[in-house]
Amino acid sequence: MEGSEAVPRVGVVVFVIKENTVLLGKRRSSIGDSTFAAPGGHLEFGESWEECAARELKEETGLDIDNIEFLTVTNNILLEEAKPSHYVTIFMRTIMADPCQIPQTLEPNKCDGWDWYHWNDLPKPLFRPLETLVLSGFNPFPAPEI
Ligand code: 8DG
Ligand code: MG
Ligand code: MG
Repeated sequence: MEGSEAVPRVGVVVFVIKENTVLLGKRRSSIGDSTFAAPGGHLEFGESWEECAARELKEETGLDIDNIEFLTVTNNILLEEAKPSHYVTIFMRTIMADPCQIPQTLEPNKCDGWDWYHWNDLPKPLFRPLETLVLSGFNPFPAPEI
């Protein structure tokens, strides 16, 4: 449930990694409409970041995950959006419990559909917080073992 006061909110976003691709979908929202973003949502009272990421992913895609880890956090002041917003965004990484599982579009009013994208061939336009992260040089893939 989203409140209406102008306060910073906590968003938890999850990069689902499948081989060398990541899951993104085109948003339907008053924040970042028609831009590509990862699954995620608002941290609920009493929830860990891991619980939130797993819950949002399940609600939005039906996917079950195997392990989940914290990647990074960014501060996103989104005053140009239809709904001016400020998010502290927690980025997590996970893999699917069953690599053959197909993501479903379970909230079609919020996302046009999910697909897998290579990090060096991401769809455009990206949701601003994601674009900022990419432009900073960040990448969510595990470092190769030496
Ligand atoms: P909920 O009611 O299910 O909790 O919320 P939601 O409708 O799923 O929220 P959301 O907009 O998908 O995610 C919450 C916020 O997280 C979003 O408004 C801004 C922030 N956020 C980012 N980057 C990303 C991203 O890549 N994906 C998603 N889903 N949210 C992001 O800063
Ligand atoms: Mg959600
Ligand atoms: Mg969402």
